Amino acid sequence: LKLETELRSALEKNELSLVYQPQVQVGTRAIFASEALLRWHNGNLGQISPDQFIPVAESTELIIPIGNWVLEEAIKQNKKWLDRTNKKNVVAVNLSPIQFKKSDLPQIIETLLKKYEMPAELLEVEITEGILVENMEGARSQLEKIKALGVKVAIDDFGTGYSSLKYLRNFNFDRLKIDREFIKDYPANDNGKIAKAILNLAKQMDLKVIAEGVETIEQFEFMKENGCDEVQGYYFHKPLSVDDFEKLITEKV
Ligand code: G
Ligand code: G
Ligand code: MN
Ligand code: NA
Repeated sequence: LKLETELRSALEKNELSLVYQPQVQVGTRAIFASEALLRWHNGNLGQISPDQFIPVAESTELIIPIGNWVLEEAIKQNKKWLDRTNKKNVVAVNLSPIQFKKSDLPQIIETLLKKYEMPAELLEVEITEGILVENMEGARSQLEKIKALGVKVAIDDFGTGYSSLKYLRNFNFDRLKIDREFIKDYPANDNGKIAKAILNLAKQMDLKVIAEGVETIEQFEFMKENGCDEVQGYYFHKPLSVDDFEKLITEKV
């Protein structure tokens, strides 16, 4: 209850911020994108992780104003970086299922892209499999409206949810994100068998794949050997502040 009360005023008190985790191409190791990740620092409660407060935001509809704030902040920031560095990096934003279902979402995204003059192809939205299960036709039409703007769509946490393979056939995703779950223990346990299977499946379907949570050189080499296109993880970079991300993309020529 305390969390909910504090979360209600987090936006007006300016307590929310975004950090950006670089995404790297496997072949060249070049940064081509970042994922925007939400952070909340509250005067009374201190730093609270999104795993704690996103569920509260979702159960109270606060996720709508918060989600809109994240979209606006990420779009505004990415346009600033584009102007300041002349480098075309994609910014990826996580969408809550509740946010995704709102009929005005495509309009909101379109308005923000126009407001900041941000090229649509430099925005990606990440959705989870759960979105597709409940109402497949509704989800498909919403996805098509978002894609019609030129915005990219990634499927996040792949393999942890419902993972019906028919979603890969029925939806036109730009990128599949293999969940950290299938990478984190490599080379222990299953020796990456599930990650390998996902990579093969994606290759058959002509889908780009990004591996999340790559922490070691062994994990990176494994992904490289198995045809993974891109990686995101502590082996390369942790989530960074606005300034640190800008420094990084400026120094890498
Ligand atoms: O770094 P990490 O602790 O940021 O994120 C934890 C979880 O919170 C992840 O599942 C991530 O997808 C989610 N998350 C982070 N930022 C956002 C956001 O802006 N919106 C939504 N809906 N989820 C987010
Ligand atoms: O669920 P989603 O993929 O949106 O969230 C990404 C989460 O994974 C964030 O909490 C982010 O901080 C975390 N993350 C990214 N890279 C790594 C990594 O290499 N190791 C660990 N432990 N977490 C990571
Ligand atoms: Mn994500
Ligand atoms: Na994930």
